[in-house]
Amino acid sequence: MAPLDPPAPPVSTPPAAGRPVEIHRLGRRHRTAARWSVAAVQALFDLPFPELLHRAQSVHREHHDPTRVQLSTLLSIKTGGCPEDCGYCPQSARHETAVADEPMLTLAQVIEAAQAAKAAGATRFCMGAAWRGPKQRDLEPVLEMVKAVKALGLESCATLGLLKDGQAEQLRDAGLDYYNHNLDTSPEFYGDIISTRLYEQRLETLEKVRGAGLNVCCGGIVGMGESSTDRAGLIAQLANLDPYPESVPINALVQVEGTPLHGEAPVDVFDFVRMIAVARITMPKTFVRLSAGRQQMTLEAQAMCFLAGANSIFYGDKLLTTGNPDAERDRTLIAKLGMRPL
Ligand code: SAM
Ligand code: DTB
Ligand code: SF4
Repeated sequence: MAPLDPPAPPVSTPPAAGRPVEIHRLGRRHRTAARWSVAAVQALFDLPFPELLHRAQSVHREHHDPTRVQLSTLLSIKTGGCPEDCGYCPQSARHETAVADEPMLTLAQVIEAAQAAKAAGATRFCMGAAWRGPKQRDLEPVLEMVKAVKALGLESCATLGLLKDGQAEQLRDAGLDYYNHNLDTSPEFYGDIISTRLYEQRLETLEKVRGAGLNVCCGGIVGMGESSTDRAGLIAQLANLDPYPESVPINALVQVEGTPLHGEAPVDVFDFVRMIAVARITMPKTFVRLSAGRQQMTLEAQAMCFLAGANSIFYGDKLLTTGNPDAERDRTLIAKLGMRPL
């Protein structure tokens, strides 16, 4: 994908609701980084809903075809037994959930799943592993999986946790297109959710990914008990990455029994749509992915997310360990809205 163009607000823009307030010229070709303050992002969240949606739709139409939606299929290539303590995650060995620790899938199993995803209409195949990060001996079979997915003509994505020096380059050389690594929430709320890895370490992995020339897929989760300022804080972090991610997954917490976040109050549907709209406005060219949590959403809520600027979904009956609407239902929804897969 081409490098992202500047969001290009005028340098003299006065601090105003919904505008970046601080402009840094970082000397990059083609880009002037506009920094979003948390207050400016919060001002977007505080807009009346019709005003926010109008702005999001205007930005969306300027940069994307609003009738198209990108389809990514997920596969868990190494499930369960993860040493990390992410409070939302059914795969942490520290939480007693129904998810068992399984060995890594074989290359043949991955190829079979990728072929099925392609046949169903997905254009990207994303492989996830329940690791803190890959050891070299774990990475090698993943490199073979990436090569095989590419050979099928699919875009490839991997989400393997924290990367060590040189690992992003190995993935790139195998043909990886995207690396997913989420910031999950604001820096302030993060410590309430995860204690075994720091926000800073996540940012370092994102730098490694960017430094290797891979496309960045980075987003977060809503519905973990965070405040609206935390949501604004997450969006500001994402939008201030330079350049901002090519893909931004917005997940609604999937509550899984046995995880510490099971029983949290579900996120209000309009607040979820606001999150999508604010991501769209602050990161105009990115693909905003309406990600986990769709199984719990009505079709109308999902349609509202598309109207707010979402243009990508996880497509296929399963996310990593939890359910997703089945592919047939998604095809019907997309067709009902007169939209088309990309
Ligand atoms: N282990 C790697 C890591 O954490 O970076 C990769 C896989 S991990 C499951 C990828 C992302 O899935 C997490 O960062 C989180 O944003 C999302 N996720 C995990 N469990 C979730 C849940 N129950 N609801 C919503 N999103 C979830
Ligand atoms: C992302 O932001 N969401 C996906 C993907 N990136 C790896 C994962 C969602 C996981 C939901 C819980 C599960 O199925 O285990
Ligand atoms: Fe492990 Fe990733 Fe789950 Fe955290 S989100 S417990 S790192 S699999």
